[in-house]
Amino acid sequence: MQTLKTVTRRWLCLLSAAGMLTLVQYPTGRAADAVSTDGTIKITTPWTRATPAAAKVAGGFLSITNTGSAPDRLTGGSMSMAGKFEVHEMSMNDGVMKMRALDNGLEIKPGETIELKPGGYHLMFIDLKAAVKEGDKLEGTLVFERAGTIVLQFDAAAMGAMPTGHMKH
Ligand SMILES: [Cu+2]
Repeated sequence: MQTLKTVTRRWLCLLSAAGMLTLVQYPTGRAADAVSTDGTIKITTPWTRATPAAAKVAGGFLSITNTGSAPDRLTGGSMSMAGKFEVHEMSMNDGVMKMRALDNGLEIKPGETIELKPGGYHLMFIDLKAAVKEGDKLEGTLVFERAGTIVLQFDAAAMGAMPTGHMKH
């Protein structure tokens, strides 16, 4: 009887250990949303991707909703591990996908939601100080013409989910 109890207890320990492992495996959860201080710009699910050790750039992705009554413009921002931050668009040029910086920023009209995602508009983190690792939470900001600066965190997802190696600058 004593032995059986010990065995049962051991199993319970194993089960709770397994439960903890599951928690450790998904530390990031859902990326935190952010809202501008004037309440007009809402940012949903900011994320980035893990990079190879030698990589100098990473992409940033999120959704921007303008709940205000005037157009606004994403003009820049920052990311803790990047020396430089740009807002990029993708375009087809002679059958080759290219990305370029939006010098005048990205306009979001009232009521509009723009999704920045791989293959479309995106943030470009340039001159990375170190590789981005899966599970990292990276401090950053977005700067809007009207709404001002929004502080947020980019959750780093796994490397290579959607490769960007074919893109050219
Ligand atoms: Cu880019």
